[in-house]
Amino acid sequence: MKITVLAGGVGGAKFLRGLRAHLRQVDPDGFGGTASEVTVVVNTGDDVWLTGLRVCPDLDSIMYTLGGANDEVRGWGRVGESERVSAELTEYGVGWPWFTLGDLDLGTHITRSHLLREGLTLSEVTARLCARWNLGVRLLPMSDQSVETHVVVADPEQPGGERSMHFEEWWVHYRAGLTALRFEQRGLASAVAAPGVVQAILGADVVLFAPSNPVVSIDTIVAVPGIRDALVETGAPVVGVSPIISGSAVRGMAHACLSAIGVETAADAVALHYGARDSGGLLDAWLVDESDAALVAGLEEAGLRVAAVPLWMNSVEATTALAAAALAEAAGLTV
Ligand code: FO1
Repeated sequence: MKITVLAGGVGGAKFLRGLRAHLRQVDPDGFGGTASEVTVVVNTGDDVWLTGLRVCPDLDSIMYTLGGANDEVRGWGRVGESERVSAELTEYGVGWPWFTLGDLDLGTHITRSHLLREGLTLSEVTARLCARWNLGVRLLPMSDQSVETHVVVADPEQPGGERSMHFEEWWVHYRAGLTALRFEQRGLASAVAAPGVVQAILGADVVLFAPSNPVVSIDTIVAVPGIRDALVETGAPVVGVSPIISGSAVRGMAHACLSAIGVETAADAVALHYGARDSGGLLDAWLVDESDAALVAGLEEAGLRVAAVPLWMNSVEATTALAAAALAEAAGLTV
């Protein structure tokens, strides 16, 4: 079975760990290349050049998590990390002192930047980095061209003025505390889907939207020229997992992003934002948490197949069951 997953960072990484565990359980011989294979189309809108290095937060979150090297406590970066180099960068007054590049993490950024300067594409670099970690899934950046999310906020210095900043500055330095007026994906117009992405969607048996940030992860991926068309065209059922549980953004500050685009922070509002395929949207099915079971009827009326299952990804067992539920929804769909 060919499964293609659209994913951002932390939420996507946890979900993918469960999906891999589930497939290893049901398909111990086939999984990993024959009977079942997983391709992940990863958001690169968070990517940033920092002190001469290309940092790809969502690709790295997924690579470290599936590689077993992620810091489960902080939720990002490497376990057992140290920050000696970062302290030196701060002393020299370069980089972002509030955005820590750990010593082990720098190994990834130095390698990536070196290979990019050697002329490899981001896809080729990603494949090279992932080969070390034996992930069991294939990671594809959404595009080999730079598409960076910048956030436009009101400028406190001048009434009615606006200023923009890289998403990571808004997200980490300001903890999404400045009201976002809108998001801009810089480079989007001249970007194309990375090699293999459209084919991974068109050739999939199942397409899954991981419970990632709907605005700065999933929407950003879908906005890359060629990807929305592939999602509309694919014969595969498209099943999404809500990133919102009973009205609260489970991870990060998704609420600050959703309110910027006028979408309510609710499991049904996000599904309707993606849209039901029958009415020109992207989804065939949607998973909400049991605590949102009251939303099921309304979403079914909107043309979606809906399941209310436990969505909290607080253990590998929980995410394994969640992945199984998402695949079960897909199996129940004849598209
Ligand atoms: N998040 C933080 O809250 N503080 C940091 O200092 C930080 C550093 C960092 C360095 C590399 C990297 O790949 C990610 C990093 N993140 C940090 C997490 C990052 O903001 C998130 O992974 C995503 O960009 C948002 O989902």
